[in-house]
Amino acid sequence: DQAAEQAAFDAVIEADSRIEPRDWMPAAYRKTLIRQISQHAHSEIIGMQPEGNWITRAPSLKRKAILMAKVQDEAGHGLYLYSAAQTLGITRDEMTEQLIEGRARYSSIFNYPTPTWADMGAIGWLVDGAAICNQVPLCRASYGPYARAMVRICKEESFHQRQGFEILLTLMQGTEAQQRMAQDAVDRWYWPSLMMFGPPDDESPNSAQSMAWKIKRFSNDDLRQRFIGMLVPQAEVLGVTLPDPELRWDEAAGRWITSDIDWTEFHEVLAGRGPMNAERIRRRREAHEDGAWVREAAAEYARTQQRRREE
Ligand code: FAQ
Repeated sequence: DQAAEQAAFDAVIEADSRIEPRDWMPAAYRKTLIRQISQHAHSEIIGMQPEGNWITRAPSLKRKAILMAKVQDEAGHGLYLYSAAQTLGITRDEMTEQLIEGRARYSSIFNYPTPTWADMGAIGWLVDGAAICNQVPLCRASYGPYARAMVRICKEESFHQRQGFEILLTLMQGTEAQQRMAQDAVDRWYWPSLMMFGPPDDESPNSAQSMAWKIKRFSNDDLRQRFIGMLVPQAEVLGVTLPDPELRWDEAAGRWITSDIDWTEFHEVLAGRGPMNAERIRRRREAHEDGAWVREAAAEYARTQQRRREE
């Protein structure tokens, strides 16, 4: 009965064990996982676009090969995550529909443009850096398929972060114009990367329940603090300035003091009014439509194979 199933579920969570697809789970737990995992999958897929923009213009063959591999990794991450979401009873088609009709969320960060090569460095350093901070704890999320997908994704993200750091380091050791380009990219990506962690804790409606279910292990603000702590010494090595004059460590409080984050900008982006929202969805819809013949051919091939087996 329901009470016994709920008790069994609670015991698994309490013991830090894993819930698996065939286990009983509360409807709200299933719903929240579908929400978070599908948003995460969409982010990986939409996240291919800002960098895809530079594949044909990478400054050397080596840089091009690395960037192509990174963007391919993102497609792979999207696929593991869609598969993890499917174990909860939503189909890939439903998720795709939600995305291309503009009904699904994906990370705010991918709604900003990538006008220069240095943006590839800043995305790797800051965006993948933030992704790692947020995702390492998700390797211990209570839902098995999500946690296991995260393990491999995090390994690849840490390679991505280092390649971004190395792009910025190379630019910072270059000409003055290259140094300015690197600093400009850091100036543009810094604040949006802090917003990736989500709204402040007292305005985060999902956090308390997700932490009780051990999907999230740390709050949005705690992870944001940890990220800043990671960036400060790395910025020093790079020789770039983080664009926040107020930024300092408060020894007594044991935390970083920052200027106020512009949450109006965050909410505008979430409402679909960021600089690149419309373009990202338009491009995704177009790619989906252009791929229709591949899906039809694959389905027809599967039907033919099935018929041959039955003959
Ligand atoms: N953007 O109550 P909370 C990557 C929404 S990394 C857009 O705090 P929650 C790698 C939130 O969904 C990026 N929406 O929510 C890569 C909720 O809306 P809803 C992807 C945001 O879930 C690198 C509402 O605000 N990573 O792709 C954002 O407890 C380079 C209230 O917020 C993940 O998805 C935002 N930044 O905490 C790829 C990680 N923040 O659904 C290519 C997994 C919040 O109620 C290139 N996700 N919202 O309508 C998570 O850890 C969590 O979902 C949070 C949000 C922390 C993002």
